[in-house]
Amino acid sequence: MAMVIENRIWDAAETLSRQNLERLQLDRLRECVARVEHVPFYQEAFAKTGVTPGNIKSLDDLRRLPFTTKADLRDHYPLGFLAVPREKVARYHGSSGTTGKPTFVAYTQNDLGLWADLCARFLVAGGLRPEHTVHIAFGYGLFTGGFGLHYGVERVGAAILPAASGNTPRQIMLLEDMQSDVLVCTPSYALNIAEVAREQGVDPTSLSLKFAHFGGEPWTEDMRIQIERELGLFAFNNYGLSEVIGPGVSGECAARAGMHIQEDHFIVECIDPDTLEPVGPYEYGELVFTAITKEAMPIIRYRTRDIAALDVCPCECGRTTVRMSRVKGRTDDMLIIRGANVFPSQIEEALLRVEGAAPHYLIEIDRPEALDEVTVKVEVISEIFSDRMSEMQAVTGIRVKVDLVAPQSLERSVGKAKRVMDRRKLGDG
Ligand code: DLL
Repeated sequence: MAMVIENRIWDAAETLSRQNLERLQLDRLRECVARVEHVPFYQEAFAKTGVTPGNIKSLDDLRRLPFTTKADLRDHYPLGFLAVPREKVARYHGSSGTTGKPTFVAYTQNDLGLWADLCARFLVAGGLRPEHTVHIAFGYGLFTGGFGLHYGVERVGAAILPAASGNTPRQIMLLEDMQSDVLVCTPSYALNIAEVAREQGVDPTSLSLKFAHFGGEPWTEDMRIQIERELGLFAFNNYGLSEVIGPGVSGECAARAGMHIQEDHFIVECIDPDTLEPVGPYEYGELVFTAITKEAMPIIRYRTRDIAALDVCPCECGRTTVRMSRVKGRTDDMLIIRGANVFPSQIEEALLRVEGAAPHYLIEIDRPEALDEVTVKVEVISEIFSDRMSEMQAVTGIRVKVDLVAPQSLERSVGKAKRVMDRRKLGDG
């Protein structure tokens, strides 16, 4: 089935020439520095290096600005990074995670308008049209997924069914009865929906879904193929994080060859996480974003811990923005197994290439003696699946024990899937 989507561009800013884009970025960077000058963390850092809005002369001067990390946000909990008086704040959200304190982020009314526009851009790039009905199965709450996509869809003028996450049998009933055209959730939840539909005797490909916009967690190309087949739709990837704005930082166009970064609002850098030096285009590194237009909580050089590569080639869709690859993993998710570095996504990739493996897996790591032991629990969907797991070793370079477990035995997610259980940390401190 070929995908036919008329190429529609929401905002002319997506097609600016490099020169005009960079001019705009520089102006906005200066304004941004002026807005955060009285945020204590930045005030202190700027004082040390003598940065003022006036002496930002080129985009290269970005490198004179400090990085901001999650730890910095925690140290200034809850609102130490607020750059406007509290009465100007229109909304708060928080980073994901159910334990401990969240990291709060804040939006002014203008920030909310911008956020809706940025989500509208990638939704339209991925086929959303005003006549569509969109089923949103993201959590509505502190998590940015539900509200971010909600206002984006509204901006495009399509109808929203704010199903929120959970109660999967009910989601299927709603999808069937309301004949939604577009599904919005995490990719792992989409698989969960397909599975529960089949259990209920509903063929997931018979639903009216045409497109899906998935984000919020890493997934692989093999997973995309599987979801598209199971649900009979075209799936698009979109990326974002609450500290930067939420969803809307980047998203795929119909070419599906990387996610266009909304560079008129976010300056992206890709760095080596150890040396902090920039890496070249197409090389994997940690993404760093500066949100140059946000009012309530602009963030300078935020270290995302997400590992991806940047593609600077022009895209066939006409957008001129840099594209980011899929996120290969997070620096804090990278597993070091007997000295070798492995991302859970590499294990997923190897798994999904083996016929008969279900896309439900859990990676368990133990250290019974001195050496790490990795077990991947995989659900099997047919007898074909044997011990043909040599591919796993070829892709990851590590030896893993594969435990075939019964269908339905691993926990399903309704939001971000938990793929790794690292038991080594318990005893090792
Ligand atoms: O997950 C924002 C979001 C919601 C994006 C819905 C897209 C759709 P946080 O809860 O702050 O915000 O988590 C951000 O999730 O640093 C990545 O590690 C991961 N992530 C988000 N989107 C993708 C994606 C939202 N498309 C963290 N691919 C980020 C891979 C993703 N990882």
